Amino acid sequence: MMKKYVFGTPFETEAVIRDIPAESSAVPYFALSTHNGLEFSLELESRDAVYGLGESVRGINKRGYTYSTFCADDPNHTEATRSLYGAHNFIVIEQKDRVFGVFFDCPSTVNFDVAFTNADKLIISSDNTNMYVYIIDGSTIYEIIREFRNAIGMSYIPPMWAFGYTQCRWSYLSKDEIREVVRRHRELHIPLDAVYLDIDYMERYKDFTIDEENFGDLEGFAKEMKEQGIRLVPIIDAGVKIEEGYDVYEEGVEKGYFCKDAEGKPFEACVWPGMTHFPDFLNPEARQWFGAKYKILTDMGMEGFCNDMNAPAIFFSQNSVDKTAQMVKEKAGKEFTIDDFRELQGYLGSRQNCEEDYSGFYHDTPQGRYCHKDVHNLYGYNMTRSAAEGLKAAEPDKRFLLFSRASYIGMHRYSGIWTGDNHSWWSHILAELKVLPGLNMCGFLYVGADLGGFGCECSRDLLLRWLSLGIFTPLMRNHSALGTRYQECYRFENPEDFKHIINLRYRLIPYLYSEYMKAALKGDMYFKPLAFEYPQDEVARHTEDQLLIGNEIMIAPVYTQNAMGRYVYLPEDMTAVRMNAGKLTLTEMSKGHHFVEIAENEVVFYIRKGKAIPLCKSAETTEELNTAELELIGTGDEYLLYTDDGMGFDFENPDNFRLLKK
Ligand code: MIG
Repeated sequence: MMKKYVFGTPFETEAVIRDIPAESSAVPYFALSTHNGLEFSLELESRDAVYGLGESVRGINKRGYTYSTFCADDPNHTEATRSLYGAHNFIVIEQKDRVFGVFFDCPSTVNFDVAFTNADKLIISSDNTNMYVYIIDGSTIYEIIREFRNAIGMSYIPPMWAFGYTQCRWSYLSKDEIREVVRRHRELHIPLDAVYLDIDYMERYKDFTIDEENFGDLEGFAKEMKEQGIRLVPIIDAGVKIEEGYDVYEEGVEKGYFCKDAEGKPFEACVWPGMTHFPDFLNPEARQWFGAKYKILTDMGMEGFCNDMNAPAIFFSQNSVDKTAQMVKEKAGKEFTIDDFRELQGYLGSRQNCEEDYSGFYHDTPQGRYCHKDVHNLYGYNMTRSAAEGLKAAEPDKRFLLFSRASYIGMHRYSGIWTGDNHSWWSHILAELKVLPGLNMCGFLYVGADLGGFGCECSRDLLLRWLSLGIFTPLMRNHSALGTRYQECYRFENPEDFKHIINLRYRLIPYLYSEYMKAALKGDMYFKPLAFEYPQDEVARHTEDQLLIGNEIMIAPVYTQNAMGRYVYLPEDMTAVRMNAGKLTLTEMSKGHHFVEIAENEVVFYIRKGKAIPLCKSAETTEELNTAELELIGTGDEYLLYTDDGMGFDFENPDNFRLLKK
């Protein structure tokens, strides 16, 4: 049962698409205070757990910290970070005698103090007094999640090729550089399905333009790549460069499609292209206009897109520049003190993505004019909706790969997300593992992190270990930042070690795709915490460094350096599958604690008792996979396989399911 409670006059975010009548009674379970905005509080007992919050740091159980949901442009993902790129206000609270879900549908900041300020109190608060609160009751965590997911609509389904291994870099600077990346993968037989074009493919970072010098005849290049089984996926940034003669800029100004400042002029701020305007994605006409532009690139053969900087990110505004100039002028000719230095440094340091700028522009929505800060969390969502709708209009029968950095619940219907600018740190392998189930709870199924880490320098062992997790994430992308060590697999010694791990991914695709589709069609989880599957097992409930993948597999990846292997907890008897140099060996293991040795170039995963999974032979692209010839492994003797054409929309066809028997 999902019930809806109304506070003030909420903005219709369209996160929930099922029609739910509003209750007239008070929100159950929570004590409400309206002293300072809205505050909902609940006493927690020591065994109670709080799950959810989608893209956020720390544990699967969110207990013990305080989070804020404000779509951020922040590359520092540490334990102290309160907001990442997504604003996902859904939690499930597991208490002694009940379990229930809550969704705070509010487009500005909501704070979740999860037994942090008070060790036994959950306090959810917001300055915004206009929101919907949904309470979802059910008898199990899965039932609550399914109910919520059905109310927010079916998750995005990517084309089948988007389950392949993909390579990115900020940036490959020319077609030749990309040719070399592809050539090296093919030469070493490391599978590869796509290469991304980061911002340098554009002419001076102008959306929907091409840098003619290094990426001229992109259409011809896309064909050339396609012949080698490679798709191209460009990035699109939110800000549109202010430049006379640039059609996107000129049309946007003429039609009034950019966000406006208090005086009604298009709001200006600096991002990669220099000074830009932000399309008003909350205005349906502007959304349609921008979305239609993606056709410029699909006509050239692009088959996917990655939407970036859509919090939106703001480096600085004219306002910040003027104020800085003023401060410098005031100091001129006088002795420059340490305090002056700190003041200037502090001021400049606080200007990126600052509240003053977010308060300084407006959206013209069908629900009226809104200050950006009050609807901030909907911006990336609606940029991506714009893209998805544009792509649908351009080629209605084709699935495109689409994923975004900023997000809000509702966007999961249109695309996936990647978890942004992580680092080449061991702790970020574990951080990825822990964030995945929360994303699934909020509808985001097509997800993954930058494998090998985006910032900092990646080492060979880090990449090997990270890929051993990455082979199970729907989005499997190796990506790294400007100025860091190159981390394509072939840059390291013994590239065949990488090949074997990625081959295993391709062998698992029939399983991974089936489990993805089952989760999407029913509103279930693809990444499941042990706590959800074995709620009666206290050890499983507290194991946060292992996950179930779909219904059959458990993973326990290595996430520390120079490790021989790791401790693994088996909540039931399982079959360990060990991949060594491309060969698989199966060992029966019993319920309980084990130390499992896993060399850097090995992968070990587990099949649950009485279950079986299908494997195909590996191939260098998803298109070459022979999914007709499958082998079943595990102690079970059947598996329910899902297949479709991998690019159309005939998901609900019952013929897509086939029971495989040993
Ligand atoms: O300010 O386009 O998260 O994946 O490579 C950095 C350059 C902008 C951030 C994205 C990252 C991308 C990078 N972008």
